[in-house]
Amino acid sequence: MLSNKLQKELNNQMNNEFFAEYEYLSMAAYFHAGNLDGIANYFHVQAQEEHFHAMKIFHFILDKGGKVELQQIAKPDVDFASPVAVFEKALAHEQKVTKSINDLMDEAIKENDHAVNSFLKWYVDEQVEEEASASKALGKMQIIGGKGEGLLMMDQEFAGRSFTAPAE
Ligand code: OFO
Repeated sequence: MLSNKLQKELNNQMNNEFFAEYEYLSMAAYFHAGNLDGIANYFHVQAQEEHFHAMKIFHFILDKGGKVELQQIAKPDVDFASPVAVFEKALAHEQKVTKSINDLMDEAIKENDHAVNSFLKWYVDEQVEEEASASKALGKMQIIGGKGEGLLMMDQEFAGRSFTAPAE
């Protein structure tokens, strides 16, 4: 059984992940509109990952006999100042998610809920990768100043990214 608090926080985290999916779709739309379909693809893959993260929590809550409570998904940003600003926002977003996963983990430890603790370890590790890849992408975007031939090269590089569901 999940405590009421953990059930609520897991449902909130699931909502954070669905919101992240929305945010990344919005970023994908921005790059499509700028004819940079390869960079848009990078964000589509990111959105697919977030959907996977949300659904993993969805099934975990059910497996624990808890109640899945879907909530309203907030409207993501739809206007961005520049390609660099998008990648800055993506990194800031991942840092925020890391904090919310850590808070959730703190609660699982406090309640001695070993199952939730074990489940969340996957997210702790995943956030290390998420932040590293967001940081690297931002770094590249900053090097090229978000424009010119460098942007087209990034577009080509990111066109090759694809989603593979991680092992459960
Ligand atoms: Fe779900 O990792 Fe990004 O937000």
